[in-house]
This record gives sequence, C-alpha cells and structure tokens, in this order.
Amino acid sequence: QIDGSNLWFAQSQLHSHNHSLQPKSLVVTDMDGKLTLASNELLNGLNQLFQTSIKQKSRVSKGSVWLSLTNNSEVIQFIDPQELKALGEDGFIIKYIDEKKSVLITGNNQKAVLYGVFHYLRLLQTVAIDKDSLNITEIPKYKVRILNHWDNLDGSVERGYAGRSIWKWDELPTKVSPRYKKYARANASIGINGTVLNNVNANPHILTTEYLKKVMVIASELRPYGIQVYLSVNFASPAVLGGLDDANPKKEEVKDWWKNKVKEIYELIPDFGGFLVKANSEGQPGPMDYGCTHADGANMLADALKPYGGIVMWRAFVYNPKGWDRAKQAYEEFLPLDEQFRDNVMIQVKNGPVDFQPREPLSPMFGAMKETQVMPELQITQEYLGFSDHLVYLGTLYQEFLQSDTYAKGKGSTVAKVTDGSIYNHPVSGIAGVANIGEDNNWCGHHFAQANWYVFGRLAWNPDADVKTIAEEWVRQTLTQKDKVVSSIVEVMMNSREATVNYMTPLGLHHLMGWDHHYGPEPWCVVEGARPDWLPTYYHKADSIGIGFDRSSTGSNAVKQYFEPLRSEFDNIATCPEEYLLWFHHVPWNHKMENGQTLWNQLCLKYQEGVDEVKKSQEVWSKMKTYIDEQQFKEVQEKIAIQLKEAIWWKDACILYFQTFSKQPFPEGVEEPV
Ligand code: GCW
Repeated sequence: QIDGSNLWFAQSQLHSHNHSLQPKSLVVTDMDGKLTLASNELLNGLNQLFQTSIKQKSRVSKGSVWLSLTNNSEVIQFIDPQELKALGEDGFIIKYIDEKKSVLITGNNQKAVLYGVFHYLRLLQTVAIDKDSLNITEIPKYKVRILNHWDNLDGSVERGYAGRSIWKWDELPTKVSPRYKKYARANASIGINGTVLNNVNANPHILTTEYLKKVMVIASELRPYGIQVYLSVNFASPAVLGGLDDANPKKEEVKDWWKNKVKEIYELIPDFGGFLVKANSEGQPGPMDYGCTHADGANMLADALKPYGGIVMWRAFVYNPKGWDRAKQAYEEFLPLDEQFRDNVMIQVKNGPVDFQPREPLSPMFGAMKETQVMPELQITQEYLGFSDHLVYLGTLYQEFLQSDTYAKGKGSTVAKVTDGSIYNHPVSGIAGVANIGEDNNWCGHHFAQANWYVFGRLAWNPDADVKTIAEEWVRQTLTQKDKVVSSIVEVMMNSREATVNYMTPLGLHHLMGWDHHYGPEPWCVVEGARPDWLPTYYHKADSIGIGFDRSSTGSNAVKQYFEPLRSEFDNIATCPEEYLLWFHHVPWNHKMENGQTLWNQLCLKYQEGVDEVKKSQEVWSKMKTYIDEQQFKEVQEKIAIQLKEAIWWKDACILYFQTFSKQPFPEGVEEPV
C-alpha cells in the first residue's frame, strides 16, 4: 500500500528502457568505511529496482558498478585530475568506463558519492540510459541548498499545512524519531545540504543549553546524509536569555555574549552551519532598535561565527505601514548598505517584492546588491496558494522567477546567474525554501505537495534545470511508470500554477486573500485598527475608474528600482507584460487588452480560465483510477474537488466584489454564480 510516506522512493521501478542494465556486481573501493551509507543505498536501490540480489565483489570486472572516492589510484587513471578537482565538495561523476566495461560513480567526499548514487538510481527510474549517456558530471550551482522550517518550539508550524512539526522538542534529546533520518535521506537524494530547524519568528529559547543539546541530536541524525543544521535566532537573545540590559550590537558585552554562545554551539555541533535572522521585520527585534543598521547587526553575528566557518543569512523581508508602497522598502533599506556586509553574510530575499503571492515580478533586490551575496528565498509551503488543499506544482513559479532577467549586467543576467555565482563571485552562495513538511503521514499534506519539496531541491542543485523534466522524474518515482499516464499527470502539474494565478489573482493582482490566515478570497476585507498594508484594499485599489496599484513613475515609482530596459517596460502601460499589469498600473476598466477585450472582461475571463483548468485536471485525474494506488487516487480526487469548489468561490467572490466598482456585467463565457 502506498500511503505517501515513502515520498519519491515509493515506486522503485525501472524505467521501461533500462531493464537490460542490471549490474553484474557492485564494487566499493573504500578503505575506511566512509562509503558505507552510499554503498548500502546503492545496493538496496539496485536490488529493489532489478528485483534481485546483486553480488558485492572486491575487483572491478565487466558489468560492475564501481563506487569510489576520487583519491583512489585507479580512479585517477580514468579521469583527468583537473576534472576531479573541479568537482569541489559536492560534485560527482557517473561515467561508463570502456576499459573496465563498468560504471564508475565518484566524488571528492562521501557526501558527493552519495549524491552520485541517488542520481544514478534516479536515472535508472526516470530516463532511458545507455553507455553513451553515462558520461555525467554534476556540480551544484548553489553552495548552500537549504530548507527553512517555520517550526515553533511548541510543535506548531507557522504557515504549515501538513500537521505539527516533525521536530519533537519535548521528546528530545532522549527519544529520537525515526523520521529525522528519513527526512535527511529524502533531502540528500535531491541535493539539499542544510536545514534551519526553527521559525524565523524565533523563540530565544532555542539558544538555551537545554535546547542546544536537543539540536545536537538532530544534527547527528542528519550529518551522515550531508545535511548541516542552522538555527533562526532572535536578535534580542542577549537580553532575554543572557540578562544583559539590551542587545545593542555595538556593545562589547553583547558581542561577547554572542561569541560565547557561538562557541558553546560549536562545541556541541562542530559542523553547525550558522544563523538565519529576521530582524526589524513584523515586530521582531533588531539592530535598528538601537539606531544601528542591518549591516551592524549581521556583521556582529558574522564575526562571532567566522572562526568556525559559520554564515549569517540575514533576511530582507522588511516593510513598514508608513510607506506608500511596501514593495519598495527592502531595496531602500538595504541598497545603501551594499559594500558593508562581511563576506560570510548572505542577504536572504523573497522571490517577489511583496510576499510569496501566486505571481509577483522579481524583487528588484536581485542583481542590484553587487558587493553582497544575495540568496533567494522561495516558499514551498502554500501559504497563499490554497494551503495543502490545492494541487499547485510550484516548479513553474520557481523557474519563471529564476529565469527572470534582472539586466543587472546586460541581457541574460537572470536571477539564477546573479545569485549562483555565475555573474558576481562571492565566497558563498545559497538558496532557501520555506518547508512544507510536517508530521502528516504523507509529509506535505497533499500528495502532490511533495513534488514542490522535490523540485525545490533539484533547482537548488541546478536552477537552470527544466521543471517539466523534474515533474516527470517525480511522477515516475512516486506514482507510476506508465508513459501515457505520466504525461497526463505532468500536464496537470505544469498547468496548475497558472490556473491558480487565474482563479485567485490574475493580471498582476495580489494579496486578495483572507485576513491573517490567508485562505480564500477576501478582497473587500476591512479590519478596524489593522495595518493598511495587511489589507487587500491596499493592493488592488479598485475604484470606479479602474483597478491596480500604480507603481509606475507617476505612482509609487517602484519601477525605478529595476534595471533598464525592465524599468521602462514595466513603467509603460503599453509594454508592461499583462501578467504584471495590475501590479504596476491602475488601469481603467475599459482599457483595451492585447486580445481586444476590455480589462473588465479579460479579468473575468481569466478567473473563468482558472476554474476551467481545474475542471480539466479533475477530468484527467478521474481517468487515473486504474493506474494509481487506490488510497492515493482517492485522496487526490477529494482534494481536487475542494480545489474546484474553491476556485469557483474565488472567481465569484472577486468578480462580484470588483463588479461593485466596474458596474459592468459578467461577460459572455463567464459562469454566473448559482
Ligand atoms: O508571509 C508572511 C507570513 C508570516 C511570516 C512572514 C515572514 C514567518 O504571513 O507568517 O512569518 O511572512 O516571512 O517572515
């Protein structure tokens, strides 16, 4: 029975073209037991895939799969030392060696070999391979490929929709959940190498000795799989925990407190990764409380971590209700500080300038900060995309963002390139994903939400990888190997995000969702005394003339923060891409759209398009019954029914509400509410 708990290890079936590739033997060149985990993983994987029991031998012979670190004298005979050096810490080679008639999997350390093993097993399951295609060198683009858990110490998860936290703080350090290892293995299989265990809205108590001892146990469970542990820290910790008067980063006693704390951490966890900090954001304490800057705060922590090789990921999610346009603030606050940050600080920036909406243009921070390493933060948990009730494959969202051109160094300066080290070169680079993992049996709440964890990892490894291919990989490993079925499911996945944009916030609309919980439509929402920038009316600005936020040069001028030609393209209503139209412009209801429709009609038609797409996916899924595990089939079917009901809810609620301003009827082809 497949219940989803096995993630993408569920099927263990060969791709139909690979049946002839059964290895004759497994050879592990491993003097000191470093490759035990990798070789067990490989042996078990191969045995399962080929339904056999593959022999382990000590000498490579015809038909072997050969596992070795690169520092082996035989390996060096077959691969150029330069190539081996270029692999760095995490890269690996999978190569068919003609002289030996064998497949070699090698890397510079055990983690890299493990990545190679997972990749080889993945290839066997997902694509037709042969000797010639087995000439693979994979080197990850980002150095830090990390999950951010917004998990609280009481076991709740902020914006989590898959049950409570997987970290059992009350049981630790005595009781160790078997899930920790499974979690580490799943992450390693997709190349993730770090995790921040606790919420960015950080409880200072994570840094007490009591909790650090619990963290130490988790770290030792994850370590064999190459996953480093990081913590979110509360900037006020020296005052709250240490009893100091305040947490002013300029004060020696504050600096000393952090230094001592960091020393204590590294004594317990020698490979500790570093800190993630949300400061002076949504009420969190920070250096600005003391008239200091983000740089002062980040650098103080960076200095404490530096001797141990630790890093600081300092978030730029800052906004202020006093400003005219929330989307502008991060740039205004951080750009003047470029050049001031230590080289072990990364500024962590959400993909869009507002907040993980179904669609946003890229944040102007990307490409603009040149002296400081900027790392993208993506959200895997579906805070604004229907929680774990809606089937939304986020690969297409991530790809659209990573391939967005910043023009920072001319055409082709994609977000991926300005952050992964291709264009600006900093000692460290990284990408973060806010996890959608919880204690639910299937880990992520919705079976298909697992694909979002999966695609995040694969893109963190290679941001230029094709997300359709990744979707197919996931389907083959998780659901089925039947070619026809695979392509139908992949199609549903590939269309799902655009559908969600359409039934929630088409044409550049954003933040229309329910107050606080962010579920369902509430574009009319008014809350007495609430911050205006938490209310949908702040964003859509619908009135009798039109709808949309004027961020053009005649409005908030947020467009100014982009490089040319983006700036002019966004600024001009005639050239602004329609998917961002209402993000950048307040547009009259009768404005003519590219296809000749008025804005009003087009808006309504887009809502309908979103609903229709969900109907289509429902139909496709209903035909999957005979191919998919029964329970899984049923659970997804039920969720799509919820999604359809809610897509209609979104459409009706938004159109009816905006109609009070446009005073125009439902256009032809758009279903009226029943
Ligand atoms: O999107 C908002 C969320 C908060 C979150 C915050 C952030 C962790 O609604 O729940 O807090 O962003 O990213 O800091």
